[in-house]
Amino acid sequence: MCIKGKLTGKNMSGKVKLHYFNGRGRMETIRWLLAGAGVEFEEYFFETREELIKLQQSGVLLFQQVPLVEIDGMKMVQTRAILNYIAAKHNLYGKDLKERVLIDMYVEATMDLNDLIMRHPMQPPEGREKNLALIVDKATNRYFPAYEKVLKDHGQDYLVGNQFSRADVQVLETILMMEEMKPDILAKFPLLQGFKARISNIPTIKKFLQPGSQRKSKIEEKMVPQVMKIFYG
Ligand code: IBG
Repeated sequence: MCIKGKLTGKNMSGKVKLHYFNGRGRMETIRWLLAGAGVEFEEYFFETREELIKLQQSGVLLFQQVPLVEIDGMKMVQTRAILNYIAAKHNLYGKDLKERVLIDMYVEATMDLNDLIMRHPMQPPEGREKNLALIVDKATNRYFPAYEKVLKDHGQDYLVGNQFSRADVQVLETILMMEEMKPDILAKFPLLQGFKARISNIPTIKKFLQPGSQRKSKIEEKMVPQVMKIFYG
């Protein structure tokens, strides 16, 4: 959908509007969190570098970068800032500072892993296999054992504070992306298997996981050059 003409006005009461390309990239976690919070959103996709440049030149992007989210009369950029806002607004960010810092620790770690996953398709073909092995190693030996331990130590259903939070949403998103890379990635993590089943069954998440939702699928190999061209010219 064309962006031109869509960015006027304050959109105080309107729907949340996302501006990005029609793929996961840095926007996907924002989509997940909005969906988990039960918030409806509209998407405006750019398809070419020219459209991105037009958006940059329009002055709405504070740092000339996307994701851009129009929400509550603001034009928000910076993925983490956007996620923090949505999480706080929808009570998905813990009940006190100590819960919040635990949530931050867990989601920052998933975002480190996500960064590797996101960049994987952009690796030169000859380095792909090694890169995949590195990502699987990090998931298996660094990040997933930590979440497994958190669940084991407190014995609760959710990662933090015995209630649903952004940490659950973001860790589930990462688990599912890792399963796309290696289907048996949870084999050694029984508590994470249970966690995955529980969080996937929360009604808002369940809906997002159904076909036809705004969740984006893994980028197809043949689309990689087009996406590279949009962002890197
Ligand atoms: N810290 C910012 C954030 O988190 O929002 C970084 C934003 C960013 O890097 N945006 C890129 C951009 O707008 C698009 S995501 N580039 C245009 C420019 O001129 O800087 C690109 C990306 C993908 C996949 I797709 C993996 C990593 C980055």
